[in-house]
Amino acid sequence: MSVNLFYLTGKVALITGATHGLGMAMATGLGNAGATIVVTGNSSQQKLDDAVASYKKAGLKVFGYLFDVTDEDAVKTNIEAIESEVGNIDILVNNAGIIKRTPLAEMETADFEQVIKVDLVSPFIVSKYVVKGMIDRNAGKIINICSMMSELGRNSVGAYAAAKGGLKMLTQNMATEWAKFNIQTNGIGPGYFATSQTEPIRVDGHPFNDFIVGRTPAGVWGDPDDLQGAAIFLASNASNFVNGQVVYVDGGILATIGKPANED
Ligand code: GCO
Repeated sequence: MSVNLFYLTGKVALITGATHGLGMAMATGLGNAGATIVVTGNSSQQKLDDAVASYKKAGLKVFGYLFDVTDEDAVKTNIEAIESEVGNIDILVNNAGIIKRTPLAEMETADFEQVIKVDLVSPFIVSKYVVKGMIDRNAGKIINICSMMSELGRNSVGAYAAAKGGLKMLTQNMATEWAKFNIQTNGIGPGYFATSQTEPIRVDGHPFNDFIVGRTPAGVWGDPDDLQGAAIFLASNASNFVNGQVVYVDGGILATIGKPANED
């Protein structure tokens, strides 16, 4: 087994939505493994510039592109620009996503559709334009950021669960269609992590905070850096015969039905 199995030296990795949170943690891991990282933001040039500066301060080779991953024309234009200005995209991490926490019976249809558009349609759009080059080169790695909600439901996140459940199946279908071109398509399913996205349900004393800590066999919220290993594995030669799988990084939540409150 080659010792550089997990090295990404010479590779270009595009990570969508990597100006903060889990995306930034995974992009940092890929950069530390040797990849040139390309990160996207969709709204604020300042936020993107600040993120790029942070990556550079960490000694990483990074490029930033500002575009809306749900806008197919913008995706097409920017993928062409990245492949012209940075290089062929070897690794794609479809990470950009949103969540709207509203009970289904009260949810506006437009809000439901927006979550589906960002969390499920955009990985399809971005992958469609990136995979063309991967097929031509007969090589590529696609990593879709799924969720525990790819497997389980929860009150108030029905749109997000529908999108992430769909993303798991889209991952399996991408694997089915593209594996013959030596493209490995897999997913990462984060459990509950300490990020800005979960901040509203994580504050000390919030019932959900106590619930998750009790429901997670590891007994803690995940640290975004805990995702770096799975990202490097699925982006590297170490996963060349892995396809259509979702690697759950969840502290064991999905492995258990949980335990009574009075049980250690
Ligand atoms: C929620 C959380 C989850 C996590 C993550 C779990 O409201 O339940 O935000 O959706 O963020 O996606 O995998």
